[in-house]
Order: sequence, then C-alpha cells, then structure tokens
Amino acid sequence: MEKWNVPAVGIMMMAMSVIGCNSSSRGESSAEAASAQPATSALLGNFNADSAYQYVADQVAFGPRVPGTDAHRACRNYIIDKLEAFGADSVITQDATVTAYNGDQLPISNIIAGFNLNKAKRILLAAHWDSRPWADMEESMDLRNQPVLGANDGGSGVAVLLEIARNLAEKQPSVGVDLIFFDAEDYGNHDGFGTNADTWCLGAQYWADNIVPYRTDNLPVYGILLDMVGGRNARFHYEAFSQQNAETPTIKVWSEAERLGYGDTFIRSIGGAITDDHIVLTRAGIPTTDIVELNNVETSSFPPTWHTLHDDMEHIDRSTLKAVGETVLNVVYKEKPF
Ligand code: AHN
Ligand code: ZN
Repeated sequence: MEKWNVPAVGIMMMAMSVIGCNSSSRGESSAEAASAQPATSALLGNFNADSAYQYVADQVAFGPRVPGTDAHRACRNYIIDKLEAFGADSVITQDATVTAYNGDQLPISNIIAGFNLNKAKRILLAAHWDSRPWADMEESMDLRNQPVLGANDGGSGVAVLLEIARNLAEKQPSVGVDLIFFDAEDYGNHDGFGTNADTWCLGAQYWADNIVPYRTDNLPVYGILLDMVGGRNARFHYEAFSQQNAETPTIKVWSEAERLGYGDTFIRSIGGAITDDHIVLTRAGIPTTDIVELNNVETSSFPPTWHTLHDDMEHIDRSTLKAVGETVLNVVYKEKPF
C-alpha cells in the first residue's frame, strides 16, 4: 500500500454558499408506470446485495465510527484491508488532524482506492465512512449526546462502494475508477441549519485543500456520492445542487436506474437541496451528483432513523443496497474511454 501521511494544516473554512440542510418537499412526482423487473441479460457486473449487507454489518459491529475512537481506527483498517483483498490497483490514505467547530481535534483518514490506473478518463465514486458523535435527532435530551451507529448514515455508502470495488477488481471497466471514502462528514453543527455548512464534510474539505492523487489537469470527469443508500423503502430524488451543477452524472444515474427497473426508487424530480460531500467535490472541479435519501415518505426529509439511535441493521434493506449498487455499477461499466 502506498501511503501519504499529509501533515495536518487545519481545515480551510470553505466559503460554501448557504444551502439548507433540511430538504423541502416539492411534491411527489409519480415514478414511471409499473416497474419492470431488471432484465438480467442487460445487467453488467454482479452486485451481490448479501455481501453489501454484510459489509454494513461488519462496520456496525465496530460500534459508532466517531473520529478518535477505537471503532474508528478499526473501521479504517477494515476498509483498507477489504480494498486490498479485493485487488484494488492502489490504496492510499490521507491522514491528518482537523479542528471541528467545537474545537475537538479529529484524527481523520480519507481512504482512496484506484482501479485501472493507466486510464486517462476516470470517474469518481465517494461515500463518507465516519458516523455522527451525537444522536441529536432523538426526542429525549439525554439521548442526544450518544453516538450514532450509522448503519445507513455512513455504513451503507461504504458497503455499496466495497461491493462495487469487488466487481471492478474482478472485471475491468473501460475507464479508470477511483473510490474515495471521506472521513468526518458528520461532525458538523446541527444548530442553525444552513448557516453552518462549513462545519460538515471536514474530510472532503481537507482533501479539496490537499488534492490527491490528481493534478488539476487529470481530475475525474464526474463523481457520484452515495449517502444513506440502505434504508427500507428509500426513495432517491434529484438533489437540487447536483441537478444544477452536475447534470451529466445525475442524468446517467437516474436514467440507468429507470432502465434497470428501479424507476420507483430513483424519482426524477427534485427532493431538496443539501450540504454534503458532493458540494466540495463539485467546487473542486469534479461535478458530483448525490444519491441520498432526502425526501423520505414519512419525514419529507431524511430517513426517520437519521441521527437517532435507531440507525441500525434493523432498518437496512438489501433491496435498496441492490438498486443503488446495480445502478452505479452499470453506469461505470457503460462509460467509454476518451
Ligand atoms: C446536513 O445535515 C448538514 N447535511 C446532510 C448531510 C448528511 C449528514 N448526510 C449524512 N449526515
Ligand atoms: Zn449524518
């Protein structure tokens, strides 16, 4: 494993424009008619939902992956070990210490895996791997300082990327693919939604200030971010910033989902606008779409377990992992070189 140990220089306070964190419902546009079953012959890759589910369970078994904890260190090593075992062409880490909004010093690691390193045209897939230190969406005040297990919020995106990594190592795509597992997405200030955007996504912000492994002239052509992609009955609407500023991957993902018969899961209307790692990536020059459950049928916002003590395996659904994993994997395998 090559490894970058990048000295800590503190996080740059990105002047991110204010984007509300709560999604707002703009009304459900109905999905396309009755969903067809995915036509097996048209499927590329072999995304195994049981494996993905197991990768969520493996992460959750460490406990909450809050930066600075033993569980966090163990999960960092788990992700690296998996990527190396699958046969990624390179696995590097970007290790640093960043300062959270409350002054906490966070030891962070962004983990980056590359596939098909000799290909000039590359695409980027990303997810955050940390879990939130406070369950501040709990009703009861005395539960709000407990850490979140993050099965969906953290675990699911990582799990889908790992199962994609297994596929990429087994069958090469025509383009290069890089996976970035960002740290410290979820250590942000929940108060005053919209005014604290720069307190979130600290790992991604650190990366944007210290970009590896690219030069400015060989960035991936686009990115796809996965966040909360394992919830039961999840619906993925367009995220507004993605739809505006990362139209190419947005259209590719939602069209491919529809083609595979997942049009009832990937809804082609805007569900809200959120601060997430894709904002940082897009600003860094990689237009990135966010596959995120931001217009839940019950909450009209994030899933009901979001930032609660119920973000656990009970609420993870293999069929959601499969819909997302197959869709992203098919987008990747269809991509043509320059
Ligand atoms: C905020 O809550 C600021 N943004 C949503 C991004 C997020 C948090 N994803 C998971 N946890
Ligand atoms: Zn979160």
